[in-house]
Amino acid sequence: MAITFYFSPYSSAVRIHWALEELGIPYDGVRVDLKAGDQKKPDFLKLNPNGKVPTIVDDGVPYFESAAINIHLGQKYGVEKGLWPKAGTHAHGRAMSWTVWAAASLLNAGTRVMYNTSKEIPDDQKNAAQAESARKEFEGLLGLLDAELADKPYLTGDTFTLADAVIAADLWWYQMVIVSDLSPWPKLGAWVGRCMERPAFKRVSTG
Ligand SMILES: N[C@@H](CCC(=O)N[C@@H](CS)C(=O)NCC(=O)O)C(=O)O
Repeated sequence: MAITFYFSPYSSAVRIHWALEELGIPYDGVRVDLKAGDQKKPDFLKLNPNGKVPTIVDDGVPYFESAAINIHLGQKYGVEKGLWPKAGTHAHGRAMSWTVWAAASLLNAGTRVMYNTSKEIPDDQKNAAQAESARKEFEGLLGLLDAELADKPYLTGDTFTLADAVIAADLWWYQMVIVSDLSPWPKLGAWVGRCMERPAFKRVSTG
């Protein structure tokens, strides 16, 4: 049975869109109109009680949270294709660490920077001190990623995996909204460039 992929452009769903394109597996994309509130309608909430994208249905079973969806897709469809390390290997453990780090650490700091600096948020809801401390934390995390990539082309070694896609998708977004210049982190900048050169990402970012 094909996968149904519920998405909205320029959202956390890009992580999953990229993974699906890398894997080359058949899927039906369903665009969810977030402004119209389609994600809070009863039929959608049955699939994802959080009312958010991305959501997928695989073999009739719904999955939510982009990190978990990525891990599921990687384990089920990516091992044979060399896009996800085999469970039980150290590379698998590292891919899991970075995938969860993206959701729990990088996204957390990045979101706080965005909410405390965005023109979309009313000034009286923003806090300059929090913006500064969140940016410091966010940039510290970029430094840590830069150091990790000092001796290898991809996060788990010589080959690209879906763990790279998760974080590079976030960096694509962060470059548009909070950190346009990656030159202080040259290894990170080069890695983002390598990931974005991939045909699968080009199909996602232009589609
Ligand atoms: N932690 C979730 C975040 C999902 C999320 O926040 N999605 C946003 C778009 S980026 C959304 O659907 N927002 C609609 C809403 O909250 O009503 C994940 O990684 O899947």
